[in-house]
Amino acid sequence: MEVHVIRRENRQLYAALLDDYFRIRHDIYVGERKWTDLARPDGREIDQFDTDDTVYLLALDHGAIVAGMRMVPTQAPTLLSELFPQLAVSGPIHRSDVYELSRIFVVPRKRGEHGGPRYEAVIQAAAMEYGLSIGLSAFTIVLETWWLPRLLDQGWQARPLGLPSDINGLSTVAVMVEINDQAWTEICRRRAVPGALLVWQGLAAIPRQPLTTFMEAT
Ligand code: COA
Ligand code: U4Y
Repeated sequence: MEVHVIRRENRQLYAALLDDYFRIRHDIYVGERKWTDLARPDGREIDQFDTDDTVYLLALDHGAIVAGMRMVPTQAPTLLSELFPQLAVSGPIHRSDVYELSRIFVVPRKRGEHGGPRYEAVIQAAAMEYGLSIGLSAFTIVLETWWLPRLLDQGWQARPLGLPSDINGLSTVAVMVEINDQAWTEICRRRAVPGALLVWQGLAAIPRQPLTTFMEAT
């Protein structure tokens, strides 16, 4: 099981895969979730937060995308700062050690139980691994409120930044999730994720922190 890190420095290695990725996003968010504001005639769901600063995590199975997540540095514009500032009572977060997570998905054929760790957990464990690896302190997330018990159940401390609010007909809330060894080891332990998963192809020059001994041994 591999989760590839794609960022500005290695994006050219993933040009074809990223094109698939944006098509899959269109299928899922516009087609399935009916987020029709995001529809585009070219069939790629790309918004104002897909920039050179954005980091993508893509889980691949035999070279095909099965799950994804997007991470945006909060020093740049984010969903929280630009679209939904009312969700953070103390104002938006702009910190070099905090990234905003969004656009988590698992392709329909790989959802639910399938005899290995769920890809939904795999991609979230990979985000935590990425945060630890580059020395981040926290993630902010704007999410539909139904996620809250799921985050707690996977061992993540999610602190609300404000009250839930109705956005496009669904209760939505902003949270901050701490990035620490425990959050990573807990999601791995509780969701049978086998440990470090990230592939840093073309990113050898990026300084990285060592991960915990426990997880490195797995
Ligand atoms: N509203 C409320 N609950 C939802 C939900 C939604 N839109 N989507 C999933 N859930 C909850 C339900 O409890 C569901 O169980 P159920 O099928 O018994 O109702 C449970 O999550 C499991 O969802 P499932 O789709 O079987 O798969 P998963 O755990 O492998 O993956 C997602 C979960 C959310 C990653 C996957 O459903 C997905 O990619 N959805 C489309 C993209 C999306 O909506 N992402 C979140 C917003 S960015
Ligand atoms: C955009 C306009 O699900 N509207 C936009 C844009 C709130 C609403 O945002 C709208 C998105 C999960 C969209 C929807 O009605 C995180 C998660 N985040 C959502 C996202 O966009 O990924 C935002 C909240 S939904 O129509 N909307 N974009 N312009 N550009 C999450 C992430 C990590 C986890 C767990 C869950 O660990």
